[in-house]
Amino acid sequence: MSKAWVSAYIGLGSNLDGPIDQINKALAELAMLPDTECVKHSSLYTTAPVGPQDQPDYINAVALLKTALQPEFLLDECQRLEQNHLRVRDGQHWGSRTLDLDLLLYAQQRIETSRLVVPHPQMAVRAFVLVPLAEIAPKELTIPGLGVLGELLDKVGADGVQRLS
Ligand code: ROI
Repeated sequence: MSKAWVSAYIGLGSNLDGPIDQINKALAELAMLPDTECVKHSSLYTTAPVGPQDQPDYINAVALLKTALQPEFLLDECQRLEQNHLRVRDGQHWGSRTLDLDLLLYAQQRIETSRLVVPHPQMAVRAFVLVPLAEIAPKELTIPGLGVLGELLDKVGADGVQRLS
C-alpha cells in the first residue's frame, strides 16, 4: 500500500547556546527524518520573549514538512531532536531553552491526546509563530478550530518580531 503523505508545520524556537546555529541545525535534522521531506522553511526571526522577560531574545522559524509519519511518531522524532540539542526538561515551563519544536499543524486534523494537542493551542496568539508561518503558508490557510492565518496575524500584529537579515 502506498503511504499517505500529509503536510505538517513545525515551529522552531531557541534562546540558548547559539540560537541561530541551534535552529539551522534543527532545520537540517528535520529534513533528515525518516519518511519526511522539508518542503520549505521560513527565514529566521529574532523575537522578544513571551512570558518571563528576564531571558534572552529568541530565534524562531517555521518549517513545512511533507511526512508519512503519524502525528505521535512525528512528535517522538521532534522530542528526540530536542534531547539531542541538550534541552533540559526541568519542569520550568516558561524558561529558556536550547531547542523547542512544536507540532503546529498536521494536515487539517484536530488531535487531542494526553501527549499532543494539534493545532498547537497557543499558536493563534503568538506573533513569533504567525509571522514566520505567514511567510511560507497562504494567508487563507485555515487553522482548524482557531481561525484563518491572515486574520489571526492581523489581530496579533508583528510587534517584537524581526526578520534576521
Ligand atoms: N517567546 C518567544 N519569543 N519565542 C519562543 O519560541 C518562546 N517559546 C516559549 C515561551 C517561553 C512561551 N516564550 C517564547 O516556550
